[in-house]
Amino acid sequence: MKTPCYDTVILSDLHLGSEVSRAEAALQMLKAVSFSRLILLGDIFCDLNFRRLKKEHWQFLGYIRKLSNPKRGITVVWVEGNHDHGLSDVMSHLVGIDVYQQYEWDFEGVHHLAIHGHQFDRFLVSNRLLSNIFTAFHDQLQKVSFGRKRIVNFLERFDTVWLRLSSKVASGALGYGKTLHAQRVFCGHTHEAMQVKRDGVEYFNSGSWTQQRATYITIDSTGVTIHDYEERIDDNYSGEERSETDSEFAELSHSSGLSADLEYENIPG
Ligand SMILES: [Mn+2]
Repeated sequence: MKTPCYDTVILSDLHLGSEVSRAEAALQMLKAVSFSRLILLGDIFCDLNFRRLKKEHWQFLGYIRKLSNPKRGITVVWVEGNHDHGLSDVMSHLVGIDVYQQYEWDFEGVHHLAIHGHQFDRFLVSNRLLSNIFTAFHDQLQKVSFGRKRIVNFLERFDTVWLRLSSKVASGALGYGKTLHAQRVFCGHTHEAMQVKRDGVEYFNSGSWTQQRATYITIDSTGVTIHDYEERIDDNYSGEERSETDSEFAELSHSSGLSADLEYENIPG
């Protein structure tokens, strides 16, 4: 059963190409909800090395391309993050959707702004090299620790408190939103879902899909909701849908000139 139709669904920080990307879960979530607008709020890729993409990662991209088919009447928006910076040309070619630095829209008389959020991360802006080293170290540690609860918990704290500075991003985004007369501002980047209100402007963070807690945002006439993704045992995942997604995947990886098999070849770089 699909949910009632939301105006907008927002997800961010899926980090396709990373070992910890929960692409399969994100795909299941998208299939279970209905919406007239989808905002991919940055860092959907962990970098632009498509050889790291696994089959589930291509399937997610294939489904995005399918959703963006004009016949479906769904607006699909890709907002660039710091990890998928410079992606515009590739994405419009590969998936057929437009890439934005920031995206504004109106719903029921309320002005909305979606921006990835790294723009308000002063540490990242002024220490790009150090930040890259931290991130690489962090990804490596996350990879070896997958499933080991204590390290995972430590990493999640490190991620949000030390590395991404949730409250600074929130504060920067709220200030920026105000200059654009937005009443609601949405960011990703920090990997920590949250909401806060200041001077009549609401801020929401969509969290991430790389940790135990995976979150997404929905907007409809009842307001804005942050959801925790819960894996469903009986998920109505029909065989027909599965093979459809598989052929989408084959087509997409073919049209990109890449193959999923490449991930098994040890090509440096
Ligand atoms: Mn980011």
